[in-house]
Amino acid sequence: MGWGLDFSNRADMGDLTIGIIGLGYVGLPTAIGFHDAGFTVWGVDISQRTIDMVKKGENPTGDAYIDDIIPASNSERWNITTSTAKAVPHCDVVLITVPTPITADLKPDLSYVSSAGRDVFQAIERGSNTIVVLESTVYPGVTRNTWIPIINELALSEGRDVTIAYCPERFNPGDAAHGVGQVARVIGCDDKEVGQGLVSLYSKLTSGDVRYVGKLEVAEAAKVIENVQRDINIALVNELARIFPELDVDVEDVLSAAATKWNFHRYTPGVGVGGHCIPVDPYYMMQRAADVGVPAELITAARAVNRNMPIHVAGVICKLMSKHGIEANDARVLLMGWSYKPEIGDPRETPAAPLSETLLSKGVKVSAWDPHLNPEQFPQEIDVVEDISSAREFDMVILVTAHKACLEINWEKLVENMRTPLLYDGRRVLDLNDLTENGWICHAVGRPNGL
Ligand code: SAJ
Repeated sequence: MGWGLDFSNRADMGDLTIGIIGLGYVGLPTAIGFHDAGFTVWGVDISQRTIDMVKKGENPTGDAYIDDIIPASNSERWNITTSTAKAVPHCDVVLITVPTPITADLKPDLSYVSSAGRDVFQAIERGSNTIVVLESTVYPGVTRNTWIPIINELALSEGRDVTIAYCPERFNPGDAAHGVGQVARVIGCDDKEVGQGLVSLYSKLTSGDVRYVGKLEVAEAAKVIENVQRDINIALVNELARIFPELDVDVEDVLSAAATKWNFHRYTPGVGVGGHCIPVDPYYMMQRAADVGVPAELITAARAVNRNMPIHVAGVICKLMSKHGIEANDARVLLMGWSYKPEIGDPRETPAAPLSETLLSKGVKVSAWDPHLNPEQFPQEIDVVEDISSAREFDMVILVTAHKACLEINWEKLVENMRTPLLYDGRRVLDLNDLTENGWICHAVGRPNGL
């Protein structure tokens, strides 16, 4: 049963039932968005803890933006379950928003895409032509090459029992201006009519432009290069942040000067690139390029620069402390912030981890404070500071995450309680002149440190 125009009409009337597999940072706000747009929603997550929390209206993700917008569980249009088999038969469209991480040897891990797809395809009613959309970031070819073999194995027929499509999530965690309700979207689908129908559907979710871009691989490639481009742009400024101090020039002065040119795109150097996207997705592109025998030299080099930044910064910090008479194995440092970026509680792939591992390996004692995280979200070897006003007897404060709460601490009081008043701005967000006047000895990434 082809959908034809019926799909767009039903999308326009909100007369479709949407399933979302995976109620994490992406899936939960997406499910809420479609519910708020008037659709009946079935939200599925394998984690009983997540389901219990969502049913109680509690936010299982670290993104505060979701805190108060979870629908009440008695809403008829809001169905939450751990069972894909229970949800799918009710759904016209199923969106899969599962993680696409990397393995320990930095290879794409498609196990979630595969297992979530299989669970959905096994639960599909024959003849229903359920539309199954992958939203996770992948390399070109994953949706087709991972799902079609399962569809064939289950003897499902495309266009009669199921149609697959790809629509990458793009929202920016911790940034309300670029939430699921605002960002532009692209749709890839071999069936143009279904592709156009999905344009109607997603146009109900977001006020941003929604565009059908042709086959699956075009949309897959678009999303992965969006993140690859960001990783490369950040790698450039991180490399410059290593070069310019050796020339006795502050990288921020240079970036400010260059940014007066209309087409200079400014990025900010820092202790490293974190999160489950930017430091991960380039490995997907590198794998795919290798598969077709075209080595991704630039992508690979940029990834190495960013991956090495926390280790480089740890080395600079130890040299700075030694310059001030503090040997590594006698030093105590306080990391200000642990999350991978400001205003969210998300420690995934945070550069704070390799930074502290390197410092610990040199004998430095590492403590950390992050008001967006719970103590159990820190590695065990980190001494978690829960009350920043009690922090004392440190030799260096290292700003790792530019949370508002970190910028607004009582720096005058903290400097009085330091054993050595050293400060390292790892995000180039602090007013170092002002802090120097308050007694701090200030250093920063990309700033000549007189080493
Ligand atoms: N960072 C820098 N310097 C910069 C910008 C960022 O060091 O100039 C660091 C941040 O501190 C952080 C990391 O990069 O550690 C990534 O943060 P981010 O804000 O750049 O990105 P994410 O991972 O939170 O979200 C990205 C976004 N992608 C792009 O902007 C191309 C978002 O739109 C995507 O939806 C998301 O990845 C995703 O899910 O793919």
